Amino acid sequence: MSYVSEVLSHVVAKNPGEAEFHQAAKEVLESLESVVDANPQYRKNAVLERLVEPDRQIMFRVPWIDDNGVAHVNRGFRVQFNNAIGPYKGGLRLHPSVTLGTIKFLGFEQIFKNSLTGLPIGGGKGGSDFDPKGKSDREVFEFCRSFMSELYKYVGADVDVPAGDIGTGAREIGFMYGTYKKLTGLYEGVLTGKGLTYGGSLARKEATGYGLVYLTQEMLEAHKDTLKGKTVAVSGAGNVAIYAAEKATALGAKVVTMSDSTGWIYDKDGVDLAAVKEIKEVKRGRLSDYKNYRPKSEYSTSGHVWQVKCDIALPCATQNELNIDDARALVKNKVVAVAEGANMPTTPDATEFLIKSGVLFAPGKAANAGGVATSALEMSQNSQRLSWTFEEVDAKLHGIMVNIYRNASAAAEKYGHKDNLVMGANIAGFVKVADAMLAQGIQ
Ligand code: NDP
Ligand code: 2IT
Repeated sequence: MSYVSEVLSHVVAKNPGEAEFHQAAKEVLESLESVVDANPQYRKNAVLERLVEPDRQIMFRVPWIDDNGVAHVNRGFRVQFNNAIGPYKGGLRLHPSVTLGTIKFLGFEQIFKNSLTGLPIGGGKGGSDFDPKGKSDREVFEFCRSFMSELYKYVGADVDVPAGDIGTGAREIGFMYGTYKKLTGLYEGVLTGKGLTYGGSLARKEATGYGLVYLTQEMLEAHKDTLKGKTVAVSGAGNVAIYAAEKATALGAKVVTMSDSTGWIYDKDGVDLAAVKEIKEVKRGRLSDYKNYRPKSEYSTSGHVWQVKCDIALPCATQNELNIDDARALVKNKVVAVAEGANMPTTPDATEFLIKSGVLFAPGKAANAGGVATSALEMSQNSQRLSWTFEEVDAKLHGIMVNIYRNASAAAEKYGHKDNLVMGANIAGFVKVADAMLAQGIQ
């Protein structure tokens, strides 16, 4: 049995019921065969066994009281996966579907993504099965305060720095920051994605979506193509989707779809982003409302955005949202590129099919790394007690995304997988972390 297969069978046996974590571990480890074969010291020093076992997993009770005086209990998580190259860093997901397996898949992915950014950040992730949807501001505050009243013991500006993810935006980060400050007395960069008046970075809100489009543009240019004039299908209507659509539009593409968890819109004239922002960011409403802004658009609750003819597909909602049938529909419609704004949105068989069909494919680890990279820039600004301009941060973000594309492409080519960015991103992300682990001894 190969080293990789041996470690993967341990992952499955030791972590029952964590299907998403198994999926993420398999995808990464299987692409490392050639690297671990070429470097026997990784096996000798149990690098893969140590990588798949988090440094620690924290699980806790989160009790809170709703507006009717009724008490509820949710489960809180923080998985501190690996800090070989920097403090643990990664978002907090608030969604009813969250389990330990979800957080472990996200934390594991985060190790390699953060390494790819070239910045000194380790991998971690957290969250809760709390559903912020439909809750009042006071209820969300109660939850966030209760969540942080336990989490504060384990995080810190040089220890572990959480941020946003699905269901966690500026409002939730603000409530958690206030609680951390109150409990510790420390005014420090313990969270990123903060509001601009209390240590947040300009361009962090836009960073994941903008970064996704910068990397897509670089990938297209490397293949003598361009975003200009392309038709783009976006899924999701949250932080990543909105700013991906904004940048794609600014660079001359036409975004024709967006979706939320109840349905999706098709606007053949190009999505009106001011309307989407008002519906999703201001009203916290549903996309079904979009028809009131653009009567000629279409709204559907069946099927998916991937049925629409497009040149570029940007899945920006959630994991496993683009399956083999969707991939077949995209290829039939002659899609040129698929770039993942979400984490693990494409199922393994769909990814394989897209790559075999000659579609340019940018995996989330590379393509959505702009968010966490800009979080690291927020950490730098907090340490310096300075704030940089939007243009400065955006220019750094652009440079980071171009470098990620080039490093992942070079790693793919070096190990015999030319143009396979899935392989390249995993290998480039892994080597830096693995070498830091070797240098620091068996810990
Ligand atoms: P948001 O909560 O802002 O938006 C998520 C969007 O996806 C919403 O439109 C939501 O619909 C939809 N969605 C979420 N879950 C589901 C589901 N189970 N089925 C269908 N639709 C769903 O989250 P983000 O935009 O921040 O995150 C989107 C993805 O990007 C996630 O995979 C996240 O891990 C990843 N990511 C986020 C980064 C960030 O900086 N925020 C950085 C890198 C990756 P509805 O409005 O109905 O809830
Ligand atoms: O998946 C991700 O990279 C994020 N949710 C952002 C993490 C961060 O620390 O900014």
